[in-house]
Amino acid sequence: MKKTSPETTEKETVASRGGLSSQEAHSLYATLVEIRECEAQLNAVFAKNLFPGYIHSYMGQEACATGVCAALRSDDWIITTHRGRGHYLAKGMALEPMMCEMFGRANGIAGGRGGEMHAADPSVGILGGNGIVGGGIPYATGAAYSALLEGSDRVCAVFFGEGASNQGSFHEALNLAAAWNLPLLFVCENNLYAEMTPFIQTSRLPDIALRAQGYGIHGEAVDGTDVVAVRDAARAAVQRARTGLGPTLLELKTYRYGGHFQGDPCNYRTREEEAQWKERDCVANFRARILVENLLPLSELQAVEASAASRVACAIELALASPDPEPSEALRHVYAP
Ligand SMILES: Cc1ncc(C[n+]2csc(CCOP(=O)(O)OP(=O)(O)O)c2C)c(N)n1
Repeated sequence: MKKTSPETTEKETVASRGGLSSQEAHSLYATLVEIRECEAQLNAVFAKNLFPGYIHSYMGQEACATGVCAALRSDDWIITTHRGRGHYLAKGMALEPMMCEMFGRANGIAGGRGGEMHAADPSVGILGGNGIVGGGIPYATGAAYSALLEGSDRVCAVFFGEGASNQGSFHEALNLAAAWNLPLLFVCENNLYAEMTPFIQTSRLPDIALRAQGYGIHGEAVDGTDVVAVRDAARAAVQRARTGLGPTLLELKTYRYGGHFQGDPCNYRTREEEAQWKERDCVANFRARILVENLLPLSELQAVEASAASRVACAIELALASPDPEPSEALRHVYAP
């Protein structure tokens, strides 16, 4: 294993950044739009009181999941959080079983046991979500260690918020991953607020990426509203991890459009701040870029949008019509047979 330093990896980061093909633009846009549609339609269902439990909306942050997962292989692993729907879709969880799981239905990807925070699909590398803030980070460190022990070139990416970066688990995992040179991407989606608390009230450093220096690994802050910038930074980090150069801390600067959960009145931030971030909307801006750069015709973008809207609507309809799990099944998978 080669050892890394922030200086040596910086050169590769820049060298490996490329352009955007029409095919890539189509694929990135389709994922962004599918996630956005899910969030919009689920919010509407929640407003009608048809959704069981909470919705922690991912709207606004779509470029983070889309860009990072575009840099991963199908057999790479991810671990996400309570705000994980975008990651599930971007990594390849099928829409219908994902949606049925959100509603806690028997035909959900986890049989309705996981709900919004605990879906998983190892067949496409999704090791799970996590309701414990910072709880997924040590799991991901273990997963990355297992990839190393197996001798595979598989990498793991763990997503978490800036609130989680103040947890002990974050610091312990960064230290161990650095010391053991693990193939791991720490992906911090800094949406500025942990529940109702602004990050600047809980840290003297505004940039989480700077914390990488304390552990001797590469850290980078990226515009989390630019899906191509996110993908390129993630590609460079994946390349480092696969080639034995160890972990990277990526900080994606982003914003959640809704509250911490649906129904949160957001009285801890201003409407002006919300409007400023919405001007940088990751879906609208990428759409505009595709048209300006002539990567795809408008008709193709419209077809992508119509398809996502109807597939998400059908998935929600299916979930609403699907049965709850049988109470007699509640203890299945809890005890060894
Ligand atoms: C260990 C722990 N402490 C507190 C909570 C309650 N809680 C749920 S989400 C959240 C905020 C998390 O903020 P962040 O990590 O920035 O993620 P975001 O919600 O912004 O995506 C808190 C404090 C929890 N679930 N787990």
